[in-house]
Amino acid sequence: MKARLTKWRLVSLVVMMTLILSGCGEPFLSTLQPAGEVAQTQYDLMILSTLIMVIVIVVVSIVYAIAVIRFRRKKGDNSIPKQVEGSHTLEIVWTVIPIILLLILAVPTVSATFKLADVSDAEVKDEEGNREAVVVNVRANLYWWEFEYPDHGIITSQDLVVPTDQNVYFNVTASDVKHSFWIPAAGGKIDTNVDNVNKFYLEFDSEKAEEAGNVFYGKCAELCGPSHAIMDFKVKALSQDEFTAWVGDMQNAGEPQPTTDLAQQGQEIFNQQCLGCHAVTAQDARPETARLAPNLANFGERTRIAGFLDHNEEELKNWIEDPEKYKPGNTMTGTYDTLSDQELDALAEYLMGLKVQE
Ligand code: HEC
Ligand SMILES: [Cu+2]
Repeated sequence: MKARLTKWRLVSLVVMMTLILSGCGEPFLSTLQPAGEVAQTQYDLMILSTLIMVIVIVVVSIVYAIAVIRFRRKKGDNSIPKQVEGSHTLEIVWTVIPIILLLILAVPTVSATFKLADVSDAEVKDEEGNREAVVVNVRANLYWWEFEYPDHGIITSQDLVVPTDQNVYFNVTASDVKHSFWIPAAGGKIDTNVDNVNKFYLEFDSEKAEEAGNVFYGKCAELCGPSHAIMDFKVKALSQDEFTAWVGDMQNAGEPQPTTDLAQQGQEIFNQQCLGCHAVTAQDARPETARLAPNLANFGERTRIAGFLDHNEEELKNWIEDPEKYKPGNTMTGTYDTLSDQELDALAEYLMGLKVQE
């Protein structure tokens, strides 16, 4: 009796935990809240296959229950019931039904797979020879993301910026090991490889974006090292007009102009110790092998630091002092704990002032 009670306690605990934990996680970090056409297609396929599986389980369970209950041996009755071995009708029924189910599953899956892999529209040009769609080159690095807009000549990092209600085309690569680019609410995921470019597109719905506060969550979905789990990025989904304005601001920002003495001092320290890896202008002509760190041109407008820390001066100073503590194995190497509090203040003031939008 006692053992049974303990067992039930365990079962109810597991059930409770499942319920509680399923409420965890960031809003819009879920494939179950599709926020665009691609995600919706993938969601519909998931629902279809789950439905088919559930129907099969239910039907088989019912048949099984009937067989067990109705055809169990009754007391005093030793006769052998009618044998159905080799019954043509039955054989056909249980061969044809699975074939039909597989067809129902396969046709939409295969056609959606081909449709979602079709990136030929990325090459459509208008009369002046300009590409109509927005293309982003995604480069994954241990443990940060770079987003280059080849047609606009600008680069940003950690926060991807996209226009809503249209297909955005992605060319994804990695510079060190294999990662995977995943924005659960918008669709995916897709491997980012070192020696080939993978291509796909996503669409971001403007209404869903508004509900989500215009920010979606992205992740690395391929175990890549000790800080894989925090290789996060954000996606700012803007209307076409806002997006165009942002691109213009990024293009016109030029060199940073610190406005306070403290920020100016920060700039000096930065130029000596940090500029070798980090660029502070969105137009960075260096080849990608020389771009060793996130571009910080619009760092002051980011939603996170290093992809996951809260965006404030306190966390920024913590990060600069000891990046290794926050993201083990990351490639911001160097000794920064020799920086004085005053120098850290100066750096923080300078970096938080790096903005491109008015
Ligand atoms: C050896 C190259 C290198 C140097 C030098 C370097 N960094 Fe970094 N930094 C990185 C890399 C790589 C990352 C990305 C780390 C990650 O998220 O995995 C990074 C990330 C950051 C971030 C977060 C960026 C973001 O987009 O959220 C800040 C802020 C930063 N560094 C500031 C500094 C400052 C200030 C200095 C100079 C005191 C400095 N870095 C020197 C390589 C460097
Ligand atoms: Cu990764």
